[in-house]
Amino acid sequence: MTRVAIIGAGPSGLAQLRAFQSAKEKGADIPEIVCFEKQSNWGGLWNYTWRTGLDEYGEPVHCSMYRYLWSNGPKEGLEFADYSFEEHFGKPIASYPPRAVLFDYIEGRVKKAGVRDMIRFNSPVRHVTYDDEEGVFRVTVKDHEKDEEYTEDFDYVIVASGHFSTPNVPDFEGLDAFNGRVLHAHDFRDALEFKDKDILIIGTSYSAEDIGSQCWKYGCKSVTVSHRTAPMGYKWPDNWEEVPLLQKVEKNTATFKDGSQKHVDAIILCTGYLHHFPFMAEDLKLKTNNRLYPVNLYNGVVWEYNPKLMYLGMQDQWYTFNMFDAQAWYARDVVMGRIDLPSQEEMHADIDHWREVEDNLEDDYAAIRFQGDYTMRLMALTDYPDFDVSESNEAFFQWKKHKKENIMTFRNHGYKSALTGTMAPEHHTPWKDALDDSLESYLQTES
Ligand code: FAD
Ligand code: NA7
Repeated sequence: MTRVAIIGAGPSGLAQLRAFQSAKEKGADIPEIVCFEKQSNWGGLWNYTWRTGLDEYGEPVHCSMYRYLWSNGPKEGLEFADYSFEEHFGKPIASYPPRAVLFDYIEGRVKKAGVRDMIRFNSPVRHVTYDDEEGVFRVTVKDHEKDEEYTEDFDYVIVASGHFSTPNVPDFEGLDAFNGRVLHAHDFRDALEFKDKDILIIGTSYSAEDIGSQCWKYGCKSVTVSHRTAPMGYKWPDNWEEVPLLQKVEKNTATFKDGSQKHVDAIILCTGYLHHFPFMAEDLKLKTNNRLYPVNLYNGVVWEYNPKLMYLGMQDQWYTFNMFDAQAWYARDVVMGRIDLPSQEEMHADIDHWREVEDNLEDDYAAIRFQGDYTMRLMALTDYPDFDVSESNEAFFQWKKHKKENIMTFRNHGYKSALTGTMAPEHHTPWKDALDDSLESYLQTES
């Protein structure tokens, strides 16, 4: 029997399990599936932990999420096409759910599908090689519960291990003698740690914007954001400023490229993450920066040099859960022989084509359309339920507009579901005042 290894049980790996289970539900014979998950539970980054550094087994902590995290984009952009928010929660909910609410939603679908017994938890994959002669992958895994390592053969390997967990950590002059805390976004957990502090953030993307906003919401004294390329340019609150790149730190004084200086108590490096696959043999390892069309992946999924190897969710992400689904359904159909792949040369040329299109995208709106179209193309190849991607694009466009209007109130808006057509209700409390972001509080209909 064909054997398929899935590495990781985050949203991408779970999408893969659900894809196979849905084929089985419709009467297909599916291969034997084994999903290896290094943590003790599913959910990937959404499986929150207070831990930083190493976990209870000495493994690098996967979680990069923080305590008061709310969705940074509208939920209408990520809704599973086979499992709406309304189906899960039994009523319409607001558009920017906190982490716990999204975890509940992710979990709801896979609980319903009954796929948990396909997952081996506490099982980090240590090594994957390909045996050319036998035409199989050798997958070596550590079983932390038994404290044993073992190797099994698989016909296909699907890597769904995420790429926002290994921090990219630049150095700056004087950090070694800085009189305060220096941390990467990966290790940020509780914004209250920075209450009444002057914080310096390096970077201008999602982590910078959101960690700064969190610290502002929970009472830091000031936020200074230092950019390498360009400032974010939102209308920030009075105690927030954007400055050029940090040049050096002396005691608690930060000096920036334009010579300006600022007293800072803590420095948070929001400098992004590395695609990091230490467990993959060199010839199978994806080596890419964070972009919409990574190198070597046909249709963003199939490893062009060995199409029995696939990667899910490796793109920079506007679309998330529904894009992972489209990829997982596609990967399933490649494995099950329902989709034929072209020659390696053709795959390569196709990848080059889309990378060139990406390189010429004008702005974020074009990038959103690009990823929406990509998701749509994949969906059209399988029986993943159709949804109106242009409605989801529209939710993203509105989101961008609302951020531009007011970066501290964009989460108070609601958007229309592409699945149900329902307009999301406003949340009962504006984001900046909602200090209790538990699932119970968020789902209340009254404040
Ligand atoms: P992950 O969620 O990273 O899951 C990968 C899984 O693989 C993990 O469970 C991990 O333990 C496991 N794994 C890793 N290595 C191994 C190994 N060697 N062996 C076995 N298992 C392994 N997206 C949104 O849609 N909305 C948001 O608001 C949002 N906020 C975000 C905030 C932060 C701070 C970050 C970092 C990301 C955010 N994202 C958000 C994007 C996020 O990437 C996706 O939502 C999603 O979690 C990606 O799913 P994934 O399964 O591809 O990867
Ligand atoms: P991103 O989106 O990859 O952004 C990384 C940021 O870090 C970006 O602004 C970079 O600036 C900046 N960067 C990277 N290296 C440096 C150095 N050496 N010096 C200064 N600035 C640097 O990562 P995020 O963590 O924000 O977001 C990742 C995911 O987490 C995202 O999908 C969200 O959903 C949550 P640049 O513009 O390249 O100059």
